[in-house]
Amino acid sequence: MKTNIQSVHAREILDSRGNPTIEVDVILFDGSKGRAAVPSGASTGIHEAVELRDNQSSRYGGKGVATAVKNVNIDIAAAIRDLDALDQTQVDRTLLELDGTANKGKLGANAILGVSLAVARAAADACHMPLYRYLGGATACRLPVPMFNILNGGVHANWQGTDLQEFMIAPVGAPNFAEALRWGTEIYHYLKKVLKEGGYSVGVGDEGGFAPALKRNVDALDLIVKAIEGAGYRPGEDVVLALDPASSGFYEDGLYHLRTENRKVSAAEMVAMYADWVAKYPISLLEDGLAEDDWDGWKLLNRELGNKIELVGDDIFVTNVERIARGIKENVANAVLIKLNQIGTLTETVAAVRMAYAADWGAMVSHRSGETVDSFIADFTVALDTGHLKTGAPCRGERVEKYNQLLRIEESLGESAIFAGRRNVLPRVS
Ligand code: 2PG
Ligand code: MG
Repeated sequence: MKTNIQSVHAREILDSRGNPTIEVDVILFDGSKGRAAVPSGASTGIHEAVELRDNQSSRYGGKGVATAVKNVNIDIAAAIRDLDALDQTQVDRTLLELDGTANKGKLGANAILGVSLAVARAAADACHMPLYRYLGGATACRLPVPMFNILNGGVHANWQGTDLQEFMIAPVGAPNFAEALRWGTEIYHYLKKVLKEGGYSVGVGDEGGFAPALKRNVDALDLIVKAIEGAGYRPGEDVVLALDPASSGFYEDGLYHLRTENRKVSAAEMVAMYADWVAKYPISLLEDGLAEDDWDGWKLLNRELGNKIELVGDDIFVTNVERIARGIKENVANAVLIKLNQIGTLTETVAAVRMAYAADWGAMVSHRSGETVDSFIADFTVALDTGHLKTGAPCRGERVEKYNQLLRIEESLGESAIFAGRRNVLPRVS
Protein backbone atom coordinates (compact mmCIF):
# COMPACT_ATOMS: atom_id res chain seq x y z
CA MET A 1 0.00 0.00 0.00
CA LYS A 2 1.09 3.51 -0.73
CA THR A 3 0.88 4.66 2.88
CA ASN A 4 3.03 1.83 4.20
CA ILE A 5 6.31 2.70 5.85
CA GLN A 6 9.29 2.43 3.53
CA SER A 7 12.09 3.76 5.67
CA VAL A 8 12.86 5.03 9.16
CA HIS A 9 16.00 6.96 9.94
CA ALA A 10 17.12 8.57 13.19
CA ARG A 11 19.97 10.97 13.88
CA GLU A 12 21.45 12.67 16.90
CA ILE A 13 20.74 16.43 16.96
CA LEU A 14 21.02 19.10 19.68
CA ASP A 15 18.25 20.47 21.86
CA SER A 16 17.86 24.00 23.24
CA ARG A 17 20.24 23.31 26.13
CA GLY A 18 22.91 21.96 23.82
CA ASN A 19 22.24 18.37 24.80
CA PRO A 20 21.88 15.60 22.23
CA THR A 21 18.41 14.36 21.35
CA ILE A 22 16.77 12.26 18.67
CA GLU A 23 15.31 13.34 15.35
CA VAL A 24 13.52 10.77 13.19
CA ASP A 25 12.62 10.80 9.48
CA VAL A 26 9.94 8.45 8.19
CA ILE A 27 9.27 7.97 4.48
CA LEU A 28 6.25 6.13 3.06
CA PHE A 29 6.07 4.19 -0.20
CA ASP A 30 4.17 7.06 -1.88
CA GLY A 31 7.02 9.43 -1.02
CA SER A 32 5.21 11.12 1.90
CA LYS A 33 7.55 12.26 4.64
CA GLY A 34 7.39 12.91 8.37
CA ARG A 35 10.03 14.31 10.70
CA ALA A 36 9.88 14.64 14.48
CA ALA A 37 12.32 15.61 17.22
CA VAL A 38 12.11 14.61 20.88
CA PRO A 39 12.26 17.07 23.80
CA SER A 40 13.89 16.47 27.17
CA GLY A 41 13.02 17.50 30.72
CA ALA A 42 15.23 18.74 33.56
CA SER A 43 12.76 18.53 36.45
CA THR A 44 11.74 15.06 35.32
CA GLY A 45 9.38 12.92 37.37
CA ILE A 46 10.86 9.68 38.69
CA HIS A 47 7.93 7.75 37.22
CA GLU A 48 8.48 8.93 33.64
CA ALA A 49 9.31 6.48 30.84
CA VAL A 50 13.06 6.04 30.35
CA GLU A 51 15.00 8.57 28.32
CA LEU A 52 17.84 6.43 27.01
CA ARG A 53 21.24 8.13 27.22
CA ASP A 54 24.57 6.51 26.36
CA ASN A 55 26.21 7.26 29.73
CA GLN A 56 29.51 7.19 27.96
CA SER A 57 31.44 10.04 29.55
CA SER A 58 33.77 10.55 26.58
CA ARG A 59 30.83 11.81 24.44
CA TYR A 60 28.70 14.81 25.45
CA GLY A 61 29.44 14.13 29.11
CA GLY A 62 27.44 10.89 28.93
CA LYS A 63 24.35 12.54 27.43
CA GLY A 64 24.76 11.14 23.91
CA VAL A 65 21.83 9.28 22.39
CA ALA A 66 23.76 7.12 19.92
CA THR A 67 22.31 3.92 21.39
CA ALA A 68 18.75 5.20 21.04
CA VAL A 69 19.54 6.27 17.45
CA LYS A 70 20.86 2.78 16.72
CA ASN A 71 17.74 1.23 18.25
CA VAL A 72 15.62 3.21 15.78
CA ASN A 73 17.79 2.56 12.76
CA ILE A 74 18.11 -1.18 13.27
CA ASP A 75 15.45 -2.83 15.45
CA ILE A 76 12.58 -0.37 15.15
CA ALA A 77 13.06 0.25 11.43
CA ALA A 78 12.89 -3.49 10.76
CA ALA A 79 9.82 -3.98 12.98
CA ILE A 80 7.65 -1.24 11.49
CA ARG A 81 8.73 -1.34 7.86
CA ASP A 82 5.67 -2.08 5.70
CA LEU A 83 3.17 -1.21 8.42
CA ASP A 84 0.47 1.25 7.36
CA ALA A 85 1.33 4.71 8.70
CA LEU A 86 -2.40 5.51 8.84
CA ASP A 87 -2.79 2.82 11.50
CA GLN A 88 -1.10 4.71 14.35
CA THR A 89 -2.45 2.27 16.94
CA GLN A 90 -0.82 -0.67 15.23
CA VAL A 91 2.47 1.17 14.80
CA ASP A 92 2.55 2.17 18.46
CA ARG A 93 1.52 -1.30 19.62
CA THR A 94 4.34 -2.78 17.58
CA LEU A 95 6.79 -0.37 19.22
CA LEU A 96 5.53 -1.30 22.70
CA GLU A 97 5.77 -5.02 21.97
CA LEU A 98 9.26 -4.68 20.54
CA ASP A 99 10.39 -2.87 23.67
CA GLY A 100 8.58 -5.24 26.01
CA THR A 101 9.34 -3.37 29.24
CA ALA A 102 6.94 -1.39 31.45
CA ASN A 103 9.02 1.80 31.26
CA LYS A 104 10.41 1.60 27.69
CA GLY A 105 13.83 1.02 29.17
CA LYS A 106 15.00 -1.32 26.44
CA LEU A 107 14.66 0.83 23.32
CA GLY A 108 14.24 4.16 25.12
CA ALA A 109 11.09 6.28 25.26
CA ASN A 110 13.00 8.92 23.29
CA ALA A 111 13.66 6.47 20.44
CA ILE A 112 10.06 5.23 20.50
CA LEU A 113 8.47 8.68 20.65
CA GLY A 114 10.54 10.06 17.77
CA VAL A 115 9.26 7.25 15.58
CA SER A 116 5.67 7.45 16.79
CA LEU A 117 5.45 11.18 16.01
CA ALA A 118 7.31 11.01 12.70
CA VAL A 119 4.90 8.28 11.54
CA ALA A 120 1.91 10.53 12.39
CA ARG A 121 3.45 13.39 10.43
CA ALA A 122 4.13 11.17 7.42
CA ALA A 123 0.53 9.92 7.54
CA ALA A 124 -0.77 13.50 7.63
CA ASP A 125 1.45 14.31 4.67
CA ALA A 126 0.05 11.30 2.78
CA CYS A 127 -3.47 12.56 3.47
CA HIS A 128 -2.48 16.09 2.34
CA MET A 129 -3.74 17.41 5.65
CA PRO A 130 -2.23 19.71 8.25
CA LEU A 131 -1.23 17.73 11.33
CA TYR A 132 -3.93 19.22 13.60
CA ARG A 133 -6.60 18.22 11.08
CA TYR A 134 -5.25 14.71 10.56
CA LEU A 135 -5.04 14.09 14.33
CA GLY A 136 -8.19 15.96 15.35
CA GLY A 137 -10.58 15.45 12.45
CA ALA A 138 -12.97 17.76 10.64
CA THR A 139 -14.11 19.66 13.73
CA ALA A 140 -10.73 20.51 15.29
CA CYS A 141 -10.86 24.30 15.36
CA ARG A 142 -10.21 25.57 18.89
CA LEU A 143 -7.02 27.44 19.69
CA PRO A 144 -5.64 27.08 23.24
CA VAL A 145 -4.99 29.78 25.80
CA PRO A 146 -1.19 30.17 25.78
CA MET A 147 0.25 29.82 29.27
CA PHE A 148 3.39 31.98 29.12
CA ASN A 149 6.05 31.09 31.65
CA ILE A 150 7.53 34.57 32.03
CA LEU A 151 9.48 34.07 35.25
CA ASN A 152 11.68 30.99 35.62
CA GLY A 153 13.13 29.50 38.78
CA GLY A 154 14.12 26.16 40.25
CA VAL A 155 16.36 23.91 38.19
CA HIS A 156 15.46 25.90 35.03
CA ALA A 157 17.34 28.84 36.51
CA ASN A 158 20.07 26.74 38.05
CA TRP A 159 18.57 27.30 41.52
CA GLN A 160 19.78 30.92 41.35
CA GLY A 161 16.26 32.39 41.24
CA THR A 162 12.99 31.48 42.92
CA ASP A 163 12.43 28.00 44.38
CA LEU A 164 9.21 27.79 42.42
CA GLN A 165 9.96 26.83 38.85
CA GLU A 166 7.32 28.58 36.75
CA PHE A 167 5.25 31.73 37.05
CA MET A 168 2.87 31.89 34.12
CA ILE A 169 0.40 34.39 32.69
CA ALA A 170 -2.70 33.34 30.73
CA PRO A 171 -4.41 36.02 28.60
CA VAL A 172 -7.85 34.44 28.99
CA GLY A 173 -9.71 37.63 28.07
CA ALA A 174 -8.19 37.95 24.61
CA PRO A 175 -10.59 37.63 21.67
CA ASN A 176 -8.38 35.23 19.73
CA PHE A 177 -5.03 33.47 19.84
CA ALA A 178 -3.10 36.15 17.93
CA GLU A 179 -4.24 38.79 20.40
CA ALA A 180 -3.45 36.51 23.35
CA LEU A 181 0.05 36.18 21.96
CA ARG A 182 0.38 39.95 21.64
CA TRP A 183 -0.93 40.59 25.17
CA GLY A 184 1.38 38.00 26.69
CA THR A 185 4.37 39.32 24.79
CA GLU A 186 3.70 42.93 25.77
CA ILE A 187 3.47 41.91 29.42
CA TYR A 188 6.68 39.90 29.08
CA HIS A 189 8.47 42.99 27.78
CA TYR A 190 6.96 45.15 30.49
CA LEU A 191 8.17 42.69 33.10
CA LYS A 192 11.69 43.19 31.79
CA LYS A 193 11.29 46.91 32.43
CA VAL A 194 9.93 46.30 35.95
CA LEU A 195 12.84 43.99 36.74
CA LYS A 196 15.42 46.41 35.40
CA GLU A 197 13.94 49.21 37.48
CA GLY A 198 14.09 46.97 40.53
CA GLY A 199 17.76 46.29 39.89
CA TYR A 200 17.23 42.63 39.04
CA SER A 201 18.94 40.56 36.37
CA VAL A 202 17.00 40.15 33.13
CA GLY A 203 18.85 37.06 31.96
CA VAL A 204 16.47 34.28 30.93
CA GLY A 205 16.06 30.70 32.11
CA ASP A 206 15.63 27.50 30.12
CA GLU A 207 12.09 28.34 29.06
CA GLY A 208 12.74 31.97 28.10
CA GLY A 209 11.29 33.59 31.24
CA PHE A 210 13.36 36.02 33.29
CA ALA A 211 15.21 34.47 36.20
CA PRO A 212 15.75 37.15 38.83
CA ALA A 213 17.15 36.28 42.26
CA LEU A 214 14.18 37.24 44.44
CA LYS A 215 14.21 37.10 48.23
CA ARG A 216 10.75 35.59 48.54
CA ASN A 217 8.83 33.47 46.06
CA VAL A 218 5.73 35.60 46.49
CA ASP A 219 7.65 38.64 45.19
CA ALA A 220 7.37 37.13 41.72
CA LEU A 221 3.59 37.45 41.89
CA ASP A 222 3.78 41.16 42.78
CA LEU A 223 6.25 41.87 39.98
CA ILE A 224 4.06 40.07 37.46
CA VAL A 225 0.88 41.83 38.55
CA LYS A 226 2.79 45.10 38.18
CA ALA A 227 3.85 44.10 34.67
CA ILE A 228 0.28 43.17 33.68
CA GLU A 229 -1.01 46.52 34.86
CA GLY A 230 1.93 48.42 33.42
CA ALA A 231 1.29 46.88 30.02
CA GLY A 232 -2.31 48.10 30.22
CA TYR A 233 -4.18 44.92 31.10
CA ARG A 234 -6.38 44.00 34.06
CA PRO A 235 -5.11 41.21 36.31
CA GLY A 236 -7.90 38.72 36.90
CA GLU A 237 -10.01 40.06 34.04
CA ASP A 238 -7.82 40.07 30.98
CA VAL A 239 -4.99 37.98 32.29
CA VAL A 240 -4.81 35.37 35.05
CA LEU A 241 -1.82 33.76 36.74
CA ALA A 242 -0.69 30.15 36.88
CA LEU A 243 2.09 28.42 38.79
CA ASP A 244 4.19 25.33 38.40
CA PRO A 245 6.34 25.14 41.54
CA ALA A 246 7.63 21.72 40.32
CA SER A 247 7.79 20.93 44.00
CA SER A 248 9.23 17.42 43.66
CA GLY A 249 12.50 19.26 43.02
CA PHE A 250 12.61 20.74 46.51
CA TYR A 251 10.92 17.97 48.49
CA GLU A 252 13.34 16.37 50.92
CA ASP A 253 12.59 13.96 53.78
CA GLY A 254 8.90 14.78 53.87
CA LEU A 255 9.35 18.56 53.83
CA TYR A 256 9.37 21.27 51.18
CA HIS A 257 12.64 23.15 51.28
CA LEU A 258 12.25 26.78 50.25
CA ARG A 259 15.93 27.66 50.01
CA THR A 260 15.52 31.33 49.12
CA GLU A 261 13.37 31.83 52.21
CA ASN A 262 15.54 29.55 54.32
CA ARG A 263 12.67 27.44 55.63
CA LYS A 264 11.38 23.90 55.41
CA VAL A 265 7.61 23.46 55.43
CA SER A 266 5.09 20.63 55.55
CA ALA A 267 2.53 19.82 52.85
CA ALA A 268 -0.16 21.41 55.03
CA GLU A 269 1.88 24.61 55.26
CA MET A 270 2.40 24.61 51.50
CA VAL A 271 -1.35 24.22 50.99
CA ALA A 272 -1.98 27.11 53.40
CA MET A 273 0.54 29.24 51.50
CA TYR A 274 -1.16 28.49 48.16
CA ALA A 275 -4.61 29.17 49.64
CA ASP A 276 -3.37 32.52 50.89
CA TRP A 277 -1.96 33.37 47.45
CA VAL A 278 -5.14 32.28 45.69
CA ALA A 279 -7.09 34.63 47.98
CA LYS A 280 -4.78 37.55 47.21
CA TYR A 281 -3.78 37.08 43.57
CA PRO A 282 -5.73 36.12 40.43
CA ILE A 283 -4.27 32.60 40.31
CA SER A 284 -6.32 30.16 38.23
CA LEU A 285 -4.08 27.16 37.95
CA LEU A 286 -1.53 25.37 40.11
CA GLU A 287 0.57 22.56 38.67
CA ASP A 288 2.64 20.26 40.88
CA GLY A 289 1.93 22.24 44.01
CA LEU A 290 3.08 19.15 45.89
CA ALA A 291 5.54 16.35 45.17
CA GLU A 292 5.15 13.33 42.91
CA ASP A 293 4.46 10.77 45.65
CA ASP A 294 2.88 12.99 48.28
CA TRP A 295 -0.60 11.57 47.64
CA ASP A 296 -1.92 12.57 51.06
CA GLY A 297 -0.70 16.12 50.56
CA TRP A 298 -2.41 16.24 47.15
CA LYS A 299 -5.69 15.08 48.71
CA LEU A 300 -5.51 17.95 51.17
CA LEU A 301 -4.61 20.39 48.38
CA ASN A 302 -7.60 19.26 46.34
CA ARG A 303 -9.92 19.55 49.34
CA GLU A 304 -8.74 23.11 49.94
CA LEU A 305 -8.44 24.46 46.42
CA GLY A 306 -9.96 21.94 44.00
CA ASN A 307 -13.23 23.85 43.74
CA LYS A 308 -11.49 27.18 43.20
CA ILE A 309 -8.68 26.63 40.71
CA GLU A 310 -7.38 24.06 38.27
CA LEU A 311 -5.01 21.66 40.02
CA VAL A 312 -2.79 20.02 37.43
CA GLY A 313 -0.70 16.91 38.08
CA ASP A 314 2.58 16.61 36.20
CA ASP A 315 5.21 14.54 38.02
CA ILE A 316 2.51 12.75 40.00
CA PHE A 317 0.73 11.43 36.86
CA VAL A 318 3.51 11.49 34.20
CA THR A 319 0.90 11.16 31.39
CA ASN A 320 0.47 7.55 32.52
CA VAL A 321 -3.09 6.17 32.59
CA GLU A 322 -2.36 3.93 35.57
CA ARG A 323 -1.29 6.87 37.70
CA ILE A 324 -4.05 9.13 36.35
CA ALA A 325 -6.63 6.42 37.19
CA ARG A 326 -5.35 6.35 40.76
CA GLY A 327 -5.53 10.14 40.91
CA ILE A 328 -9.14 10.12 39.74
CA LYS A 329 -10.08 7.38 42.19
CA GLU A 330 -8.42 9.10 45.13
CA ASN A 331 -9.66 12.53 44.06
CA VAL A 332 -6.32 14.31 44.33
CA ALA A 333 -6.54 16.85 41.48
CA ASN A 334 -8.79 18.02 38.65
CA ALA A 335 -6.43 18.13 35.66
CA VAL A 336 -3.50 16.34 34.06
CA LEU A 337 -0.40 17.76 32.44
CA ILE A 338 0.21 16.09 29.10
CA LYS A 339 3.78 15.51 27.91
CA LEU A 340 4.32 13.13 25.02
CA ASN A 341 7.81 12.12 26.11
CA GLN A 342 6.73 11.20 29.64
CA ILE A 343 4.95 8.17 28.23
CA GLY A 344 6.54 7.68 24.81
CA THR A 345 3.85 7.07 22.16
CA LEU A 346 1.14 9.17 20.55
CA THR A 347 -1.50 6.50 21.24
CA GLU A 348 -0.80 6.37 24.97
CA THR A 349 -0.76 10.17 25.19
CA VAL A 350 -4.18 10.41 23.55
CA ALA A 351 -5.44 7.75 25.99
CA ALA A 352 -4.25 9.93 28.89
CA VAL A 353 -6.14 12.96 27.55
CA ARG A 354 -9.29 10.87 27.03
CA MET A 355 -9.11 9.48 30.54
CA ALA A 356 -8.92 13.02 31.92
CA TYR A 357 -11.92 14.12 29.86
CA ALA A 358 -13.97 11.09 30.88
CA ALA A 359 -13.50 12.10 34.52
CA ASP A 360 -14.44 15.70 33.72
CA TRP A 361 -10.86 16.70 34.37
CA GLY A 362 -8.84 19.23 32.41
CA ALA A 363 -5.79 18.45 30.28
CA MET A 364 -2.97 20.90 29.65
CA VAL A 365 -0.41 20.08 26.99
CA SER A 366 3.20 20.97 27.78
CA HIS A 367 6.62 21.39 26.23
CA ARG A 368 9.77 20.27 28.06
CA SER A 369 12.49 22.56 29.33
CA GLY A 370 14.84 21.08 26.72
CA GLU A 371 13.16 21.59 23.34
CA THR A 372 13.77 21.71 19.62
CA VAL A 373 11.96 23.72 16.95
CA ASP A 374 9.57 20.81 16.44
CA SER A 375 6.06 22.21 16.96
CA PHE A 376 4.12 18.93 17.15
CA ILE A 377 2.51 19.93 20.46
CA ALA A 378 0.91 23.02 18.89
CA ASP A 379 -1.04 20.90 16.40
CA PHE A 380 -1.65 18.22 19.02
CA THR A 381 -3.25 20.74 21.37
CA VAL A 382 -5.72 21.93 18.72
CA ALA A 383 -6.42 18.35 17.64
CA LEU A 384 -7.21 17.17 21.17
CA ASP A 385 -9.02 20.41 22.06
CA THR A 386 -7.31 20.73 25.42
CA GLY A 387 -7.98 24.47 25.69
CA HIS A 388 -4.59 25.39 27.09
CA LEU A 389 -0.95 24.81 26.32
CA LYS A 390 2.21 25.82 28.13
CA THR A 391 5.27 26.22 26.00
CA GLY A 392 7.38 28.82 27.73
CA ALA A 393 7.88 32.54 27.41
CA PRO A 394 7.33 34.37 24.13
CA CYS A 395 11.11 34.25 23.78
CA ARG A 396 13.73 31.75 22.50
CA GLY A 397 13.28 30.17 19.08
CA GLU A 398 12.26 26.73 20.32
CA ARG A 399 9.45 28.27 22.44
CA VAL A 400 8.09 30.82 19.96
CA GLU A 401 8.00 28.23 17.19
CA LYS A 402 5.06 26.55 18.95
CA TYR A 403 3.24 29.86 19.40
CA ASN A 404 3.99 30.81 15.78
CA GLN A 405 2.57 27.49 14.59
CA LEU A 406 -0.65 28.27 16.48
CA LEU A 407 -0.79 31.61 14.65
CA ARG A 408 -0.53 29.73 11.37
CA ILE A 409 -3.27 27.31 12.42
CA GLU A 410 -5.55 30.17 13.48
CA GLU A 411 -4.92 31.90 10.18
CA SER A 412 -5.66 28.78 8.14
CA LEU A 413 -8.89 28.13 10.06
CA GLY A 414 -10.05 31.66 9.30
CA GLU A 415 -13.63 32.30 10.40
CA SER A 416 -13.89 28.76 11.79
CA ALA A 417 -11.25 29.37 14.46
CA ILE A 418 -12.45 29.54 18.07
CA PHE A 419 -10.32 30.77 20.97
CA ALA A 420 -10.60 28.74 24.16
CA GLY A 421 -10.54 31.80 26.43
CA ARG A 422 -11.56 31.85 30.05
CA ARG A 423 -13.80 28.80 30.23
CA ASN A 424 -11.09 26.38 29.27
CA VAL A 425 -8.56 27.52 31.80
CA LEU A 426 -11.10 27.13 34.56
CA PRO A 427 -12.98 23.97 33.62
CA ARG A 428 -14.55 23.43 37.03
CA VAL A 429 -15.03 26.97 38.14
CA SER A 430 -18.08 29.03 37.25
C1 2PG B 1 7.54 20.97 33.88
C2 2PG B 1 8.46 20.99 32.69
C3 2PG B 1 8.07 21.89 31.57
P1 2PG B 1 10.79 19.89 32.60
O1 2PG B 1 7.99 20.75 35.00
O2 2PG B 1 6.33 21.12 33.73
O3 2PG B 1 7.88 23.21 31.95
O4 2PG B 1 9.81 21.08 33.02
O5 2PG B 1 10.65 19.69 31.14
O6 2PG B 1 12.16 20.32 33.01
O7 2PG B 1 10.34 18.68 33.37
MG1 MG C 1 5.65 20.66 35.72
